[in-house]
Amino acid sequence: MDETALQRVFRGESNARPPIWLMRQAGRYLPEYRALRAKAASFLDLCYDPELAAEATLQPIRRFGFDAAILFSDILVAPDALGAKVWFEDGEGPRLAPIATAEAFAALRREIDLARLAPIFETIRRVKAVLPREIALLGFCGAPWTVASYMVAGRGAPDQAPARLLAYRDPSLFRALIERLVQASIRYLCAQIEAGVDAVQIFDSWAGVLPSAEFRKWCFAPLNDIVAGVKARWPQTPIIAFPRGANQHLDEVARSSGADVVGLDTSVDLGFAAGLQRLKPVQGNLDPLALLAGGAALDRGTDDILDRLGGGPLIFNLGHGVLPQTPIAHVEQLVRRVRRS
Ligand code: 1CP
Repeated sequence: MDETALQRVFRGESNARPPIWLMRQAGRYLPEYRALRAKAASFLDLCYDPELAAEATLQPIRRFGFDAAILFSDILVAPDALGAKVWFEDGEGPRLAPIATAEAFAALRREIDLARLAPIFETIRRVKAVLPREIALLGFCGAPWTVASYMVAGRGAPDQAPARLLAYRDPSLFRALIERLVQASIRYLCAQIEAGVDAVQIFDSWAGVLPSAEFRKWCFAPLNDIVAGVKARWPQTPIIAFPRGANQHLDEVARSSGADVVGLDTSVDLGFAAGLQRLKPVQGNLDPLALLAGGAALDRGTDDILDRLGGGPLIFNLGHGVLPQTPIAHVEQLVRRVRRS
């Protein structure tokens, strides 16, 4: 098989030009995505329709020629397949029936229902069948802490306060929820790999709101459990950890988590990142607002990352997702600059 530029990074090698993909590279900033989205009754219907989801996955590849495609789906399909009721309010975001009591937890499935997620595995097979071999296909899941924070609150909540409170007030219930999600994540990621993804990313978008001791319990330990579970079955498949806002804990993640690549959010200092890169390949971390702003700010932000991290194993990315207002011309400018073309 042809080697992808990402594979070289996973092995710890650098590329003359780092490979690039962007978190949330599919989505509302693309007119072709908005047209596709209009064909599905709801966002979840889009995620569960292999034809439409494969098309959404491929759209940013066709337009920008990124080095990786990421499966078009959402982190909240996992709680959906655990029996939590999930829906998306248009223009607002996710909603779930809250899991904040022992009774609600008891109503969840013990094991994730992979049959419910069958359309997602079909999406992976369809994308894989047409994706050029030099482009990697990434699968993903949400990390247990981040997914649990939506399950407990029933929606995105400022500072994820409801889940943090539950973890303090009823740690045994919260631990049971996290453990359920660890097992679900292992099975879900293994099934994505079996369907054909080349690597997986674990999104811990809300890792940054926790005090250190809580981070170790609810983010670091579950990450390691998932990595160990997936590696036991698929030792060769690379895993990217993205604990957003983990700051100084990134050192621990680079040093002693089993993840192959450390994803850096926008706030990570590039000097600190260069130190991490001596331990593990890194991914990141351009400010999505610099991409939105464009012009000299975008070029400066891009060059800083290339200058400080481009000599080592780097996957160029944003420090969080593409914002819906982002002009397409700015994404083109970024890709040209990273490729120096
Ligand atoms: O079309 C629409 O209106 C829905 C917008 C949308 C999209 C395009 C949502 C709702 N999810 C997605 C796709 C998505 N979500 C992908 C696809 C692949 C890609 O192109 O990157 C991925 C990887 C995700 C992951 C995801 N969903 C995360 C982790 C990454 C992050 O952004 O922090 C989280 C936290 C979610 C929850 C979610 N789904 C959607 C929204 C609006 C949210 C965030 C809600 C909040 O702000 O709390």
